[in-house]
Amino acid sequence: MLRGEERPPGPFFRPEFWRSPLRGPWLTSVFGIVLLVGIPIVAVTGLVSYAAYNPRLPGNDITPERGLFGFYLFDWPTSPIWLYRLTQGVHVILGLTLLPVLLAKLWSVIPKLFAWPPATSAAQMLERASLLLLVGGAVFQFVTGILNIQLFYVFPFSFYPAHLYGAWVFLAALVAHVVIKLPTAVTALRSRSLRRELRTPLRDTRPEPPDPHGLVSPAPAPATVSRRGLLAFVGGGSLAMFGLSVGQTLDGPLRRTALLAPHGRDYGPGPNDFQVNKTAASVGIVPAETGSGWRLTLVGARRMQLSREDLLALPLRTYRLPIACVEGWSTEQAWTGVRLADLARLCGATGDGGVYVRSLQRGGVFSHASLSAGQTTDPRSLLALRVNGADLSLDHGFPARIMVPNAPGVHNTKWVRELDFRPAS
Ligand SMILES: Nc1nc2c(c(=O)[nH]1)N[C@H]1C(S)=C(S)[C@@H](COP(=O)(O)O)O[C@H]1N2
Ligand SMILES: [Mo]
Repeated sequence: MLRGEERPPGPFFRPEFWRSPLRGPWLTSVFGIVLLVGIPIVAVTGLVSYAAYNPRLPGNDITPERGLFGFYLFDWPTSPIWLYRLTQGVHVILGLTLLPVLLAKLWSVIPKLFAWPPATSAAQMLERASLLLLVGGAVFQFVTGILNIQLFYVFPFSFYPAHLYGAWVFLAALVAHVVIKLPTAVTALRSRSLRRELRTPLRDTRPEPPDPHGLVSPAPAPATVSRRGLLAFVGGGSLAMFGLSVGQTLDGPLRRTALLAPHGRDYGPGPNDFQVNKTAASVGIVPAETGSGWRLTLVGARRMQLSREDLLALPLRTYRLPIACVEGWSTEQAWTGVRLADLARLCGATGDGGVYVRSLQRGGVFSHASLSAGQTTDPRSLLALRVNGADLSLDHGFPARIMVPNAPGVHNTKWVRELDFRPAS
């Protein structure tokens, strides 16, 4: 084991370098307890989102090696129709809201990153290794999540498996961390009264008493901000993150407040004026393929082709259904189209085996999707042709798109070319 005198050169490894008088177990525990309440909600809604993809159906999963990580998967329901809208909205918006708290917590413990010697016992070494996974995992999950909702795919791997496996690494480290630190945190939280801190101005702000964990600076500088000032700064940051992103889940005028939400704000003409995830042009759909030559292929006991006119002549239904994107935004619109169950019957299938949907779009995860039996036979599940009384715009999936109640947006395939009804097994 290295001795203290042999610590690496540079100022960071000297404890006296870290002089903020606000760092200490109480402050760290306040941030910690907020994260301890918030992060499990983000984690559970995230794991729920994985289940919502119905990854056990053919073609839906891009983590076929998930093994035991899929232990909790269940058939994603079609009711209530707003459930995915809620869980995924909470996942993304709460995640964004917690970001300032996470950063504040990391700031509060940063001297420990440079503690020297790194460990004085085997147990401590193990604990510090778990911290590496904890901090690395947290940063990885927040960074990949935020880059993904900004559609900024700069990382050299696929988001979906990375964020899923990253979650399990992070959660395992988090459980270890909570088990190890909870008693310390409880003691620390009891050491000061939050109410008193909120009344303490800058001139009365003093460091926490020296602590065995080394969070309190051994050479604190005079305070330049009070504890309540710091808490207000972090809380204000969280409030701003929340306030500037929650609008993307609301329909109506408040939607414009979502300044942090990605995508443009001008979505399309008239009744089609709502959020577009990917435009037709951006994925290589050209008007020639979607014009009068377009045919929908149905595969069941027999194979048949229908034009858009043929479809419009079938019984049409209208339902208000949300699009709820995995990226957190959502919107409810009135969709008109033919029931998937009716289309199944037309080609001699029941829908009880589910359906495999193929898009005109070539390649990638959006070119196909499997819907479960429950999703296929729900009377509100449509091959939508119109929205809000107008023909679908090209960007919203003209000539026809899937709309399934409570499905993640990604399964509402646009520019559908084929419905392959699997036989019931
Ligand atoms: N063919 C195809 N279908 C698609 C997509 C796509 O990129 N290509 N995006 C999906 C995603 S992720 C969402 S959230 C919804 C968005 O539908 P909208 O663009 O009409 O709002 O369409 C889904 N259907
Ligand atoms: Mo999406």
